[in-house]
Amino acid sequence: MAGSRSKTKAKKEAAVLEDATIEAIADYIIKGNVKNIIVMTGAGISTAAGIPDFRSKDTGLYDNLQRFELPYAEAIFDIDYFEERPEPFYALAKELYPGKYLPTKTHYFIRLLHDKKLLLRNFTQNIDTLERLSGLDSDKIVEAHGSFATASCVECDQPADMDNVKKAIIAGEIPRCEAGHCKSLVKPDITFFGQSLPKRFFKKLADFDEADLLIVIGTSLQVQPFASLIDNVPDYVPRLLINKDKAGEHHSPHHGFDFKWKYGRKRDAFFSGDCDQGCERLAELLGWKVTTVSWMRRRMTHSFCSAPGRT
Ligand code: CNA
Repeated sequence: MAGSRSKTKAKKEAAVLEDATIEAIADYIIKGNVKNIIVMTGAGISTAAGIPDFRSKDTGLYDNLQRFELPYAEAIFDIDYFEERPEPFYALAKELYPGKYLPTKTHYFIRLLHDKKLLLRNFTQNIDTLERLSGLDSDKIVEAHGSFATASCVECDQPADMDNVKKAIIAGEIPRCEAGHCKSLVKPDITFFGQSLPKRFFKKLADFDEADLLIVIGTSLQVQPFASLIDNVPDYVPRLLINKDKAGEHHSPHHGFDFKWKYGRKRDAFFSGDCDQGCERLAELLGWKVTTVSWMRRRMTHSFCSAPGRT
């Protein structure tokens, strides 16, 4: 997926961690090995904000969609199903609409990495725009599955007026295209199953060649192509997963995490538990403090609609 790796990088020695723990990753950072961290995130980093994820048992959206009488849970984010029956998606969109949720400690930890000049990019699957609200520079964010920040017509692709879209969704109505006689459905620019990912996602894939540490937080790594990006960093780059459950484990020597170091590369580490606690632990080991106060100062300048560079 990403471009070819340079010869200098291919020759680099494999990273050797002391053990497969968050402490060993902190040690690796403290030794000065790290300047370009990629953070890959998923719905688990926003559950503490009150937004349910997809797959957590009992609390996840997929376990709570019975009221929409869907043929299968994923249908609510399926473009073909949406065009036939958009009501369930809009009902859910009303509940999840940005504006009432605040970033979590994990979001602020990612911003802290940026403030420390260590963050190369945050690739997020989340559509809730909380990365922007944390005050993270828009250039540092890749919203791999789009977001609620913009919307467009499913038929003529015309961008929609966001005030009108928001008003309609909050009022429980279905927003319609206002361009000419179109009147087709307007959908927030969230990538549904069956749609291609935003151009910016593909443009920024080359980042993975430059990364010297990968931190993956709050995702079951079940959605492709996002999930397989963990294998796009060079072989010598250490990788840390912070999650309630193990995810993305190996199915061959070059694919997936290998927390038991079965294939000899001493580079994968796992923190099992809550992601806010994991991020606080890593910050503490690095001698930092995750503070959420600075958001208050930045909120005047960062509205959730300040779009990341859509180059
Ligand atoms: P998922 O498949 O629901 O997985 C979430 C993972 O996070 C699971 O492994 C959980 O065990 C774990 N988890 C949940 N809460 C915590 C926590 N507090 N601490 C640590 N781990 C936790 O969600 P993915 O992100 O992997 O799936 C990708 C989908 C989810 C994308 O297409 C998103 O658009 C979609 N999604 C996004 C949001 C959001 O924007 N907040 C909400 C729901 C779904």
